[in-house]
Amino acid sequence: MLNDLKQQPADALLALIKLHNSDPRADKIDLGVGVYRTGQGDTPVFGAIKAAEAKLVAEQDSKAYLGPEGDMGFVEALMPYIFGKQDPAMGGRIEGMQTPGGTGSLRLALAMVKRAGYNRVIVGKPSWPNHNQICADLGLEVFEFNHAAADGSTDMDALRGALGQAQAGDAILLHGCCHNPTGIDYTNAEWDEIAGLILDSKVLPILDLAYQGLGQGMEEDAYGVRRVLAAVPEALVCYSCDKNFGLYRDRVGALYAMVADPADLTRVMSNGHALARANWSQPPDHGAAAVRLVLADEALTAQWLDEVAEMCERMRQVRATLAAAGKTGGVDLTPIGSQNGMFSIIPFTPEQVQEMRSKHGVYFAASGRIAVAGLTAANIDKFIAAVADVTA
Ligand code: PLP
Ligand code: TYF
Repeated sequence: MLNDLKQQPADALLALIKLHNSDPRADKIDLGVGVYRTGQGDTPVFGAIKAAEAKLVAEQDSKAYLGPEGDMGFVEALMPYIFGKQDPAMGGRIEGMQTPGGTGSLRLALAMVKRAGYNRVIVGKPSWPNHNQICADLGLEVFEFNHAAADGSTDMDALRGALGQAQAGDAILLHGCCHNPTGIDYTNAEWDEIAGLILDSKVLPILDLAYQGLGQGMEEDAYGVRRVLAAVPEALVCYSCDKNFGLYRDRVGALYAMVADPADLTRVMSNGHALARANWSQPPDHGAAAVRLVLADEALTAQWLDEVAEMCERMRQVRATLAAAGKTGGVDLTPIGSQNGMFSIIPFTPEQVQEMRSKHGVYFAASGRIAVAGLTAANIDKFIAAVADVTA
């Protein structure tokens, strides 16, 4: 029976790491998976997290089970950053739970949506491949609309069209900021319109916020989530701390549900808890506990916010350098300057992607998505010259 299982393709992005590792060239460049790198090319543990981890080792007196909701101190400490300091629980309408990363949060959100009777999820194309994969695994139909227009802005007409055709039983999954893979985000004015469109179409919004602070800043990047939540009766928010606290492998995330009537919140969240028990029982503790300790300490919070701002600033500088190169060979790098977050897409042909790898040792996804943090003062000129060479 097990022998009947069919071979599954490897995750293309994770496979790219191996391909890059096996290239012997010293000046190879890795622009594959979405992991932040400093100007020296490293992915260090945040200073604020190191300090919190030291505290955790010294002070943690038990590792006994916490329950399917995980570390609620962590879950609540994040809320002012996501939903605003004014009234982070929106009058008792929002509650969260800890999940294994943003992926665990998406898994739970989509399983909850399925349980609630939704059968279709409206998703922009392209999106992070796991969005479609989780929907497929849960038996949720995906209805795609085009995310980015030819002029490099968002394709609002496609989104208006998708919401115009929405049916009862539809949810919509949107990236809160730092769109993966295009880097093309909705403007605040577009979010204002989207909030109204979602309200009118009665679809359930699921907002994926995996890169808060890495686009324009912590507050700026929360605009879309806050704007939509202010307009609608119900929503789910999937949060990841894996990028903005540098905790990738520790798997730190949270799922928040907003309901219309606070009296319904316990019942709704009990479904999240039941689904967590059926999936992983309880989330891993360490990373979330470290985040809680950072957020409970004013000095560590300030240090963390500085570290996030520094990442954001460095990626903006890389973007500015690429944009300044302007027309490069057959492509225009200018739009990269006004895009956000870890990724942008350069319109390479599949042959050009291969040539970037084979001739120049530059590795990135077949879609032409580059992880901008892989570029540094030491390699960006080589990258731009390689782009000019293969697209000429
Ligand atoms: N959502 C998006 C759009 C992502 O790009 C990622 C990437 O890692 C995630 C969610 C989930 O992140 P993680 O599960 O590593 O916390
Ligand atoms: O898109 C990325 O690069 C990140 C990291 O299966 C990632 O979101 C990539 C693939 C994957 C899990 C995480």
